[in-house]
Amino acid sequence: MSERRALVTGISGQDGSYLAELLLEKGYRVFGTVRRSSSDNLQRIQHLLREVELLHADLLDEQSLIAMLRRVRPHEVYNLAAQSYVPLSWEQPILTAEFNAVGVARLLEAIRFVDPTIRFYQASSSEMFGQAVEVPQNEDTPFRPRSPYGVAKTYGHYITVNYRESYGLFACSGILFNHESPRRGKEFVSRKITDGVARIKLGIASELRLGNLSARRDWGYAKDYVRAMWLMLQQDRPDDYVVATGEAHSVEDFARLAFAHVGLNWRNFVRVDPALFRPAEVDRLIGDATKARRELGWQPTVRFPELVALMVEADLEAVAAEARTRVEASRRP
Ligand code: NAP
Ligand code: G4F
Repeated sequence: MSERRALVTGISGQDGSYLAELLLEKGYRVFGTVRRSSSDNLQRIQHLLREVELLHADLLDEQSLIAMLRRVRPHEVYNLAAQSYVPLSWEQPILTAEFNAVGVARLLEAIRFVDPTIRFYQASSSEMFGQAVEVPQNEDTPFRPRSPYGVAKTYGHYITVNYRESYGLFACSGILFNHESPRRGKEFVSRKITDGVARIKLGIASELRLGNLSARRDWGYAKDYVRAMWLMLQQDRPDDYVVATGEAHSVEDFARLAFAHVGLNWRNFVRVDPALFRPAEVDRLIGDATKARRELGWQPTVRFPELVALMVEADLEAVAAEARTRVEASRRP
């Protein structure tokens, strides 16, 4: 079979790293875009650096996108690059729109210009449902975004649909609900909790400050979700899909389970910090992935309690290793 080439923007992120592993397993030649940084931000793909080919490109720079597509000539492009942290979108709404909204249009334009047969995946988000008008949310649920992030992602979604309808591009939008893993950034609540639990259990911290404990999310495992991205681009026709577990839990539930996993009571360590509340909250997200199950044959393999447990276990190991490194460094002359 001839060589299959896939290009992943945002390859250094949580999803980019798992997707790169999946594509390599499937025999793809994998390319990824990175932004130049003065310090190392490739930890998540350190183990893949001999197998993936990295290029410098930025969603803000159209020419860099065109040059990258000309050089790689990919069959599939997965657009995962984004400003992905919702609270920052209130502090930097314009930059968030440049990356998450106009950046998508730049990449679609580059594809249309260089090779309109490229298959395109857009990383859309359940955050677009915002203060959702129905429960659970599916592909037909109206969007009511509640953050500059959600608003920008909604543009990214619609421009993807629009390029499919206007130019016949094979462009898919995956409306993914929250998905987590030991590779999740520590600013997101799941990893903040599991990292905090590990630090408290190992005696390195004494409390964990959180914001709104009653918000509910549909949390799945990132490794399962990148499989759905790949499946979307293998279909006969392009479409949009909700990817979710169909179960919602509160932030409090997450904390309770994570502390219980190491034999602690969350109430003794969690402090609610009003400074961590958002200007506008999305109270409850829960997805209906019937279409993905039916048409893609996709289903999640990891359920909520297992997800919490695997993240706590990984952070116990990571925090212990970090402490050992600190001790060794302090002993060096
Ligand atoms: P992540 O860990 O924050 O990774 C984001 C990636 O985007 C990083 O590789 C980052 O590179 C890159 N990036 C940011 N701005 C860029 C720019 N201007 N040009 C090029 N690259 C840029 O996010 P994730 O959790 O893997 O999520 C992947 C995508 O799915 C994002 O688009 C996110 O919004 C979306 N999404 C995520 C979830 C979820 O629950 N995880 C749910 C729905 C949708 P640096 O290392 O240089 O910062
Ligand atoms: O973990 P979070 O920051 O994720 P959020 O805002 O749902 O966004 C994530 O999922 C989206 C999919 O719906 C993605 F598109 C997006 O890129 C990102 O991956 O917050 C989850 C909930 C919120 O309701 C927040 O108010 O947790 C609540 N929360 C409570 N205390 C906290 C904290 N969130 C964070 N980050 N930090 C806290 O201390």
